[in-house]
Amino acid sequence: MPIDLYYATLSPPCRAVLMTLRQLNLDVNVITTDVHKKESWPPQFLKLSYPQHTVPTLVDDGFPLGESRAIMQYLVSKYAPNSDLYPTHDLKKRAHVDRLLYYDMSIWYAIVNATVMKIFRGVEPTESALKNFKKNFNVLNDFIGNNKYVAGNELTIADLSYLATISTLAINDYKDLDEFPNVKNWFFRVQKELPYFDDVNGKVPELWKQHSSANK
Ligand SMILES: N[C@@H](CCC(=O)N[C@@H](CS)C(=O)NCC(=O)O)C(=O)O
Repeated sequence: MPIDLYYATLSPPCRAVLMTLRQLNLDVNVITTDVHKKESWPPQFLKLSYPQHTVPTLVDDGFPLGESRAIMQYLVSKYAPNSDLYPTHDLKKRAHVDRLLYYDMSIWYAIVNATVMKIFRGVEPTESALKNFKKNFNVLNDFIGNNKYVAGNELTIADLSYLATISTLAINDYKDLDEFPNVKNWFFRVQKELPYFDDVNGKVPELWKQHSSANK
């Protein structure tokens, strides 16, 4: 049975999951879904995505699963259990990857409040949102330090999750990264190592530009 992925291009969690599938060389049936038109969703997808009704939703061998980070952990645990991508056999290494994956949620909300809300809702970021953005990115900058990848010296699913999240900063042509040199270097270096990166994320800057001008 092929793997189905309910997907939206602009959605960072969807792209993180698709990059994981590409990294694992797994065949996937990508089903593009309009998150703004839930009334058009087929009943079968409403059932599969219950109760969150969000993308990404993965269906593997009849098993539906939502939440991008849980999906990524599931895919590597099932299809590449000996891979460094998610070190299932080394509890401490895996816990560190988990820590970074959870911290990515703080980064995501910092980005949403400092940039995305302005594009989608026309809401200028508050001082507290800008302060929080800086605080969270300073922490990520320190997490990366001199490491090659976010969780150490191996590529892990945490890198794929952060790459997708941070690609949202295309909204401001990545100028927000100037203050965080470790994050900036990691972001532009690691994406070049991934042969599928552009295919999955290449349209993001243009899509954000369209949203920005539509909401001016
Ligand atoms: N934490 C979830 C977020 C899922 C999510 O909110 N997806 C958005 C697209 S980025 C969505 O489906 N939004 C539709 C809605 O919430 O109604 C994940 O990582 O999968």
